[in-house]
Amino acid sequence: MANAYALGEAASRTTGQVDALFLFITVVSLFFFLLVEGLLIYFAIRYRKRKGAEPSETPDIRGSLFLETVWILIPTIVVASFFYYGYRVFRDIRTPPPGATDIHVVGRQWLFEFRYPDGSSSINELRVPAGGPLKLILSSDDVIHSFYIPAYRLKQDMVPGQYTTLYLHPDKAGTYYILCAEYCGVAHSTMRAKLIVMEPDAYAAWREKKKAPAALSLAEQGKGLVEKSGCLGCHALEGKEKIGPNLGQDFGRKVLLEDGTSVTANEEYLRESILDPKAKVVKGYPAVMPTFKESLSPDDVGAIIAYLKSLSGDKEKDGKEEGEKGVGKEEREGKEAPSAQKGEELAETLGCLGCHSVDGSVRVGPSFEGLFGRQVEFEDGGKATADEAYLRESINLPRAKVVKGFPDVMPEFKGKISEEDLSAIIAYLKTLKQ
Ligand code: HEC
Ligand code: HEC
Ligand SMILES: [Cu+2]
Repeated sequence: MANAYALGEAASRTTGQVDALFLFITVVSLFFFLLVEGLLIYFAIRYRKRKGAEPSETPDIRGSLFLETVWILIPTIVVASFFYYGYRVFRDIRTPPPGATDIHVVGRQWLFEFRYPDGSSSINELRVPAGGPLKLILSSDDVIHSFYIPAYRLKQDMVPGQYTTLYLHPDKAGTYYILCAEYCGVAHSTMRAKLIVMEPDAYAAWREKKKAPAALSLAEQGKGLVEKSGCLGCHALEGKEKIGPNLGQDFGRKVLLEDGTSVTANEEYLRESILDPKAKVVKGYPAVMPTFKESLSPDDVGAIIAYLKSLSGDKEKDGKEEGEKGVGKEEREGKEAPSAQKGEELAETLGCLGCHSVDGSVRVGPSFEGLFGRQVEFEDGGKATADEAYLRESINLPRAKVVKGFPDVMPEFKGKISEEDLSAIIAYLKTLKQ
């Protein structure tokens, strides 16, 4: 979280690039500010009207070609250099680095969810090894959010119904804030995540200790969806074409469209082709593809795109093999008893404490203080005692029973947190007596 100037630390190469650019603009602007203001003050004193001086006529000066040329040329060069330098940095930050690992990031009121190539996911915590570049594919489930990493000097909007991308170079191990920088509702200020960059060794060790990764990698999930959704009725993967173009073609190629324009086959184009196929019709094909808006969730579309990219062959599936090797080890550890301390950490990292206080005060949701064993009233008039089963349901499927007087805004955690994590959180909630 350090300020780069204060600590001389560069969390990422983008930090140094953006800081140097701002420093350049600031220093040049400051130089001209002091020059102009200094001369202004000097002339005001030097040529002031003196007491007792004879009134004299102002000299009649009719312009100077030399001076005019100078004061047009110098500012033009200065401003053009700002533009050129800014453009160079912008281009460098936006150019896809080769071999980047894809991570899907979904913004939701009020948390960030990360989905990794191996099929696992996490909430409010992006944990990555130092070194290799990352490609973040950003989207939103509800309103516009903005993905902001101050220590990297990077910010990008997350827009519903569209993919945007951001490239990260996690050069230096450390923990950095990820903030939402777009006002997105009552709990906007609590929409925060952590970017944890670990040394590659520590990261590999952490992965080994982690719970078993999802049974299927993201691309494998996508393969299942493509088979199940009837895409293969109209699309072959390669070889002889069916009604639509083959799906196994190179990612990133140029696609010619019916209207004569062309487009690069990137993630956003694939997303649109699946959800709104009529928006861009491939040249030489009939516009008969149905939309899959209703039948595929945003997560499904992300998985299908991961699969289509894997078909195009050039993606290394690195993270995955490492993840699978770890599975055997975890079995041996067995189940630990749910620990309240672990539950407290989870409540912090998962963003529960953004909406729930532990001191009786009301934030977005009811306070956790004294919750266990309390009588709870629901919007629909029903009542229940807050026992373990109730807490479990409230966290997994909050929509099932909405507490009276509160908005129905709590996200579902079903499938997002493991059974052990859930037990740990409940153990923690039980310790919060009044
Ligand atoms: C009824 C037949 C049909 C079905 C079912 C169908 N498609 Fe298509 N698809 C087409 C046709 C025809 C085109 C080319 C015309 C166009 O762009 O709309 C196309 C275009 C595409 C493109 C753009 C291809 C390119 O080369 O630019 C993608 C990606 C795609 N489909 C993916 C899918 C996926 C994924 C599914 C299943 C979820 C699917 N399609 C189901 C007929 C179909
Ligand atoms: C976006 C804000 C938000 C987040 C994040 C959130 N909650 Fe909630 N939670 C609420 C609201 C609002 C309610 C009351 C309405 C309802 O029952 O759905 C609630 C209700 C609950 C209840 C029932 C409380 C009662 O008094 O009966 C429990 C238990 C709970 N949340 C636990 C959690 C846990 C654990 C987490 C983190 C894993 C979490 N919540 C994350 C907003 C949130
Ligand atoms: Cu937000």
